[in-house]
Amino acid sequence: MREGWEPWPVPTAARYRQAGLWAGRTVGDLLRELAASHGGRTALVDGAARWTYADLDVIADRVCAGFAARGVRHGDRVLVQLPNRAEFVHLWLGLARLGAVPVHAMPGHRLAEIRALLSTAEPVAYVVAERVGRVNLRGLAEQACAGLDRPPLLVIVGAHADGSGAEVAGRAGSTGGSTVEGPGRASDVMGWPALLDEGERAGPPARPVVGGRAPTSDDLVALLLSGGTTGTPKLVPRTHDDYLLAARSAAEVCGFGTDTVYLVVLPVGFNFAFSSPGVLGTLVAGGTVVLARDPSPTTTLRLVERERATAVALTPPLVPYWLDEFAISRPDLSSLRLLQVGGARIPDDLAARAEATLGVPVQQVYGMAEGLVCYTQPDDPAELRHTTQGRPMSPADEIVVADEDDRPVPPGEVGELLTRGPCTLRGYYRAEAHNRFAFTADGLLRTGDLVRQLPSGHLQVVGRVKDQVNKGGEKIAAVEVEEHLRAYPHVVDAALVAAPDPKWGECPVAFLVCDGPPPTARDVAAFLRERGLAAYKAPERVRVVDALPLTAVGKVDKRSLAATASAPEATMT
Ligand code: J2J
Repeated sequence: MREGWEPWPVPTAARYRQAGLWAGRTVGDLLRELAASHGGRTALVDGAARWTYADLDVIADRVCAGFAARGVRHGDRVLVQLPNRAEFVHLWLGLARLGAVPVHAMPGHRLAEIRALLSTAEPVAYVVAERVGRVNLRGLAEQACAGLDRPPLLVIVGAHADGSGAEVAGRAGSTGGSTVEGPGRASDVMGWPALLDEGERAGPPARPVVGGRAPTSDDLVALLLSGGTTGTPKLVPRTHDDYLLAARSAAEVCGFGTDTVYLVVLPVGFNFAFSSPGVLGTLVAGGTVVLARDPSPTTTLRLVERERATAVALTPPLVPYWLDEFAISRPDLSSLRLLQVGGARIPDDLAARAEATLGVPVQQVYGMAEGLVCYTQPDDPAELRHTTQGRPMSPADEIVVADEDDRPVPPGEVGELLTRGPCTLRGYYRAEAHNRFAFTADGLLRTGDLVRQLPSGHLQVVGRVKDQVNKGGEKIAAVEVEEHLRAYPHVVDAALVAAPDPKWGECPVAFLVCDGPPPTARDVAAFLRERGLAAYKAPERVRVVDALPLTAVGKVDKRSLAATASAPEATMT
């Protein structure tokens, strides 16, 4: 056991290394190699600003030295809450070089999620955008850190970029810092440009990095947020070896190369957009990453045309918007070779319609931050492309479709997907109690997904056993929301279930038992927002019941509630 996480068993790790799956390289090494071999090529585009591989290598050095100068060391965690902008990539590469570990928060996270992440990961720094849209993330960060015994250094990424990469400095200015008052110790605050300046003054980091050691390939490179089924979010530890394998294999499976131009529409911190093949897979292949700051179809379709994008990843709810916008503005999509769709199941007919309308093969991607990722292939028969979620990308991925006793079900039957492999974690970060039932005794992850495997090996995701709502790719842990709902005045019990939804695929519906005036869905949404929960977790509808139905073993019968939630009901608010 390493600090807070469980590595692969020694013989298994040796097998992955011997097979060449784990290449023994760190992200920092890889970036040096890329700068040497592709130095002058464009690696990253954000608005009008462009960075070559050589630029990224220099910036990673600066970020690394800047954090080192601020006392951040190998193994330290750094909470990251940034939208799609170049600083995310700069930061990520710099931390990888230092051996510090980014914790991927989402721009949509609010006080409740951020506090939980601060408490689990105990980051020494928190890099946050000044604002995202109209939301003041800096204020949120300051509030979240107030009162902590050891508040992290706050690094603020300016709200306005002029496209040249020159940022408006945070309030702290470009040289000094400031502090934020709170009941506990105050956080130090600095602007992102000041951090880069410090890094530049310190010069390229010496090896081993000041006060620590240089990272090795079996060290952590990121802590990703799990979809989650528990009250507090679980973190997925990823190592340089395993994350680079995921990115490299994905790039191979998806045919990425130096001519790839990958457009990032989904949040860059989402594992799908970052490594399947995403940002990392594109960089590994020597291609170009283009960040879309705004995910609207108008902006993104225009960007495909402007940057001649070859690949893009969407969640299913975005697809109809793309088709509508395409019909209106008829952009030139002739460069596009791959439209990836994943995060939730795309309806079969929508997959077929997207291919027919856009003239681009749809690739279904079924993956998880925990590691396993499955892909359909453009040369799969149409039936498989439209109705399945693909095959595991690596032959070293072991999968079992199991019954309730973890025994394999007969071929073609539905069961829970269990998996183990060179990219799949062996334990969540600092979550020993949870790990005892999240894995089988043999180290297979219980994905909580119900699947069927076809003779071709392709998987169909047909449901789930985990207590989660998947709102068009955004995962909502029912338990987390229920805990908050029970705090609402006069709510004595609560259950959250998924109901079918024409726009999102499914949406959360709350069943409440009340001993006073019941709240409306709008009341509940306002209440959850006040309690600091991300907006997408609010139930779409609220239904008041006398009691929650129970199963024979005394658990809340979510299946019957889900059936009720799906039925049209006049009294729903
Ligand atoms: C049905 N359910 C799906 C799909 C994910 C690539 C792609 C997606 C994710 C992701 C990811 C699905 N059809 N095509 O990390 O690298 C549901 C399953 C799964 C859970 C994981 C990647 N694609 N799902 O969505 O960690 O229930 O990762 O277990 O957010 O999303 O969620 P997450």
